[in-house]
Amino acid sequence: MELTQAQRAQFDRDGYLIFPDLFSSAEVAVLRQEVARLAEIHSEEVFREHTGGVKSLFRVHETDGATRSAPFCAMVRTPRVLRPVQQVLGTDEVYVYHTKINAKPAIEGTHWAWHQDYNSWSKDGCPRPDMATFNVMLNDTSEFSGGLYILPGSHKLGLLESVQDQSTSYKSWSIPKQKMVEVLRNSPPPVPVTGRAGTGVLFHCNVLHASGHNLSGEDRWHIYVSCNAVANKPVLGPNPRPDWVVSRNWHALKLEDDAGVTKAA
Ligand SMILES: O=C(O)CCC(=O)C(=O)O
Repeated sequence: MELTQAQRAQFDRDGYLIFPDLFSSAEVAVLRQEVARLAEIHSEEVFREHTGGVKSLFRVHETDGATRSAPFCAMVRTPRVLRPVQQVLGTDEVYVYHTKINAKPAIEGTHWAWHQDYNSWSKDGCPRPDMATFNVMLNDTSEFSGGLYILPGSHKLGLLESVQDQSTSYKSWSIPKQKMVEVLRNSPPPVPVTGRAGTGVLFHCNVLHASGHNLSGEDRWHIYVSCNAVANKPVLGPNPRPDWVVSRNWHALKLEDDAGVTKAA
């Protein structure tokens, strides 16, 4: 899938693009079945809420490891996902920084605070914000079920100061309250990113985003395929985060079969 000039201009302006119905219901069914299987695994790549429900499940795109998955491995290499990432990063030499499935359970799945992904990735040692994430919704997603909010154009603010969020099992960096209040008061309204299962969202690593509690009766499963330019691989410090969150496999991905997900089922 090749982005048009208009889509590239929109990404530069807003910091994100939405692709409704990018994956078919048959493909989504395969991927959902995989999430159900992966959610039973107990390994360091799988984070649970205090209630026991899965919060995040990492590293589903490789051919080895506890959470490997042939359908997700195929999904990240489809031209539908990989080609737009290559285009917005301006290079064909792109690798997966990490994959993460956020499985916000019905009623219990909690919020993600306002942040830029590059808050964490700059601390991992990635020199430049030449990174982007492709999110695919594995359920119909509404504001009520804890869908994402994106602050359009916020990638142009550059990297903001962040603090570590201690409120969840998986530690992440977020924007301090006073700064975020100031940014929100001086920005266009956040956009709720909702859509049917199979919808894709590509966003820049400096775009501010957050999401709320899942108050609905359905689990909200999303996969995030975070990508980096090979030339921007991290300069790792003394205690780098593990491979499942900061991949050491910085070989460029090749575009593969667009029908790979159903073939891998
Ligand atoms: O899954 C969500 O609702 C938000 C996740 C997110 O922003 C992240 O993992 O960086």
